[in-house]
Amino acid sequence: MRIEKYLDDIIKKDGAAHLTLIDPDAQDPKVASDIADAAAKAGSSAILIGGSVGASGDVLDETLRAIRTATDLPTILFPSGACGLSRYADAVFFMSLLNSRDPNYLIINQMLGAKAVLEYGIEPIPMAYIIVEPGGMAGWVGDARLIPRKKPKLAAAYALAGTFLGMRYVYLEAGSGASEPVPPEMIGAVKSAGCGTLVVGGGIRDVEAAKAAVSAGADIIVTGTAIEEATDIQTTITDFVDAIKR
Ligand code: 1GP
Repeated sequence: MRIEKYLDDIIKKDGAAHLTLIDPDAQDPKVASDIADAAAKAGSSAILIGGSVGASGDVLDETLRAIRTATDLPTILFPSGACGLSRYADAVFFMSLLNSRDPNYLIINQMLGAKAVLEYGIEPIPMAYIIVEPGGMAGWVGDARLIPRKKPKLAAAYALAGTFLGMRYVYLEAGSGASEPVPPEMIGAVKSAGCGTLVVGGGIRDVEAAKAAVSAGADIIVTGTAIEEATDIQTTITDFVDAIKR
């Protein structure tokens, strides 16, 4: 519970937390460690590591090892399957993609990876993962029956079901690089349905979108593309971190 408690303490203190998403397949490990260093200096709460395709094996391990040399910020795996696990991370979002049509993303990969999580000593954070239109690569790879943007009740019902199944975190995902983030009305519906810690990501490109998500009920904001595309990474992350503080 060390990382989960660390995040929950930040949320209690600051109102919300920011996670910097690094896709290990998007740059070499040295560049990833520079991004992690900037994230730490900017006040981001943790590094989230994952990607839908190619975020596994040596590149994942080497990226995590490089990040560890650059910063003490916790590293949390955000795997697309059992292949996205690494012994060099601190924790893993142990997710079930609740609106997938494919049992591989509901429970099979989790079954295949569970023993490694135990053996590596990484902390599993139980999470309901829900993908909303447009869904991007994660939606396609995970064969998600995408939640229509105008149907917040569907997202809320999935989140409540996940919560009843014991998932303490819910992640509402619009897909990396999405043209529009998750609608605030949907975030509000999920939060007021009574879920635990609510993570929101996908298409959050500016501080206004981050602020809107937190005002609607998000506890944690994830940004990846906005950081990858930034010319000044530290300033960009600082702006997100400052914008979501209470
Ligand atoms: C993707 O929610 C994350 O899984 C982050 O999305 O790359 O659009 O910030 P972005």
